[in-house]
Amino acid sequence: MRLFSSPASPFVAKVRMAAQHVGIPLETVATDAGAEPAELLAANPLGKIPALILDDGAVVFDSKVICDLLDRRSGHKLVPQDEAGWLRTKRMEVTADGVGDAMILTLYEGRYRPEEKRHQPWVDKQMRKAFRGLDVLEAEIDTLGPDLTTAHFAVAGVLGWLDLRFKGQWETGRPRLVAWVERFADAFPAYRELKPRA
Ligand SMILES: N[C@@H](CCC(=O)N[C@@H](CS)C(=O)NCC(=O)O)C(=O)O
Repeated sequence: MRLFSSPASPFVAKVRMAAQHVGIPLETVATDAGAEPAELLAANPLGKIPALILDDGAVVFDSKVICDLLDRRSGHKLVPQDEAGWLRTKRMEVTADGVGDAMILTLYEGRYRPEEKRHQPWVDKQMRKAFRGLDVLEAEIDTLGPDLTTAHFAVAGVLGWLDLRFKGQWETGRPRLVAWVERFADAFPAYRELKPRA
C-alpha cells in the first residue's frame, strides 16, 4: 500500500507508527501537499496527507480513518473494543489531532497569507483551541495504558511535531506530556525514526 507522506507531518507520523506497530508495511510517497500534485488530488480531493492507496486501488484518507482501517486489518490491535476503552482512546486521539489541526492553521497563516492580510486574533483563537486541547491531554495522559493505541500514536505524533515547530512554546505547565513522550520513545523505539522531522 502506498502512503502519500511528508516527513514533517504529525498525521503521517501517526499513521506510520500505527502501521509499524501492527506489522502492516506501507510504501511512502514523498508528497508536497502545498503544491497540490495531481496524483494526490486524484486520490484525495481535499489535497491533504496522509492519503493511502490500497493494493486494489481504493483510497483512504484522514489519519483517523486510515488508522481505523489498520485497526480492522490487525484484528483490533490499535483500538480497545470495550466501550469505555474505545471512548477514552478516540477522545484522546481526536483531541491530539485537533491540536495539530489548529496549530497547522496558524503556520499556514504565516506561510500562505501576505503579511498585511494576516489576522492575529484568528491566530490567537487557534492557539487557544490548541492549548485547551493540550491541557486536556496533560490531565488525561496518564490514563493511557501500556498497550499502544491510536491515541498513543496521535499524541506522540503531535508532540513530536510541536517539538519541531513550536519548541519552547507549549511545554510550560505540561510536565506530564513532556515526561510521557520521553517514556513513549523508550516503549516504542521506532519513534525516533518515525517522529516528525524537517
Ligand atoms: N485531519 C487530517 C489532517 C491532515 C492535514 O492537515 N495534513 C496536512 C499536512 S500535516 C496537509 O495535508 N495540509 C495541506 C492542506 O491543508 O492543504 C488527518 O488527520 O489526516
